[in-house]
Order: sequence, then C-alpha cells, then structure tokens
Amino acid sequence: MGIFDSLAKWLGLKKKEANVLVVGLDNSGKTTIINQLKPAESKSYDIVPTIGFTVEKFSGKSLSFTAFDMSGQGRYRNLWEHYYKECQGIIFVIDSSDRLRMVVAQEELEQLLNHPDIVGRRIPILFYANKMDMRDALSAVKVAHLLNLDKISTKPWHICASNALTGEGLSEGVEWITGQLKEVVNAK
Ligand code: G3D
Repeated sequence: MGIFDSLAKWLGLKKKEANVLVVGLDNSGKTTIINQLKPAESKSYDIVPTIGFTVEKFSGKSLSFTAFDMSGQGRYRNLWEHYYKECQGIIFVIDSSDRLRMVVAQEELEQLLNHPDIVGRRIPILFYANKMDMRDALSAVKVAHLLNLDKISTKPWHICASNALTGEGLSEGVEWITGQLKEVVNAK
C-alpha cells in the first residue's frame, strides 16, 4: 500500500473518490513524486503525444491523480485546463533549485488561480518546494515568498520542502491535503 493510500484509508476517505491534479513546470519532479505516492497495485499509464503534453494518471482506492506539465505552450493550454473543472485538490510542484524559472512558476500559478474553473472554488493547494537536497535550493519560506503565497486568501494552502528522490517531506504534505480533501469530499 502506498503512503497516500494508507493515509486515505486512515482518514476515512475510502469510499469516495477525489481527483487531485499534480501540476508544475517540466522537470520540477511531478513524475518522481507520483511514483513515490503511487500505491503498489495501482496501474499508471502515459498518454504521450500527438497533442504535445503528457498526462499521467493513476487511481488509488479513493484518490485519482492526474499530472501534467505546465510548459507554457499556449496552444495546449486549453487541453490541460479541461481538467480543472473536475479536480478537488491541487498539488503544485516547484523545483526549488531552479531560480531562473521561479518567475515562470509564479506566473503559471497566477494563471491557475485566476482561471474561471478555479477562481471561485475553495480548492486546497499543496505546494512541494521540491529538490530541497540540491545545494542551491531555496528554502520553502523563500519559495513561498517568491510565489506570493501569502496573497492566497480564498483557498487553503500548505507548502513543504521535499526530496522526491528519497521521499523526504512527501508524507507531511500528503497528510495535510488528505485532511483537506476529507472535508471537501465528505461535505458533498
Ligand atoms: P517532471 O515530471 O515534473 O517533468 P521528473 O519531473 O519527476 O521527471 O524529474 C525531473 C528530474 O529531476 C529527474 O532527473 C528526477 O530524478 C529529478 N528529481 C526529481 N525530484 C528530485 C529531488 O527532490 N531532488 C533531486 N536532486 N532531483 C530530483 P533526471 O536526471 O531523470 O532527468
């Protein structure tokens, strides 16, 4: 059983489905994080292609994850934005060592928050300040500052530093978002 699955079970999410989107720039660590969270028995598949962005999806017993790159290719944007309507939670992954593209991540986050399918909804957002093991990685506090997270007032959010290679920091975030999802899903 993967960590997400056992937590979901513990928190009583078992019988209900929640869709979680895992987003972030390419190379931020989304695939690595998903592989750490994935329950051993779940199946994952990649749809690569013809359309120019990658979607990875897997379902645990009670949670379904969809991940994609926000890689700035304007013409594919509406393809991934199509997933916004159905999601109950978002995991936004940042490469904390990629100082040059921090502003790009911030712009993508702003677009996400202002999207019509997201803006008025109280969707929990978990931020992973990933690659904290890298020598030049910024702290989670610094990443939060650069992304203007303190301006987010209408959605619950949480940031944790993570190392997706070892899994360090991942369960703290998972615990937080699972608790949030429990409230959302059980209120349905
Ligand atoms: P993506 O799915 O967001 O595009 P990936 O990102 O999960 O494919 O990760 C991109 C690269 O970063 C991979 O290296 C991966 O091993 C590495 N990576 C992911 N998370 C961490 C982390 O926490 N610390 C460090 N040091 N590296 C990480 P490769 O070499 O396979 O491209």
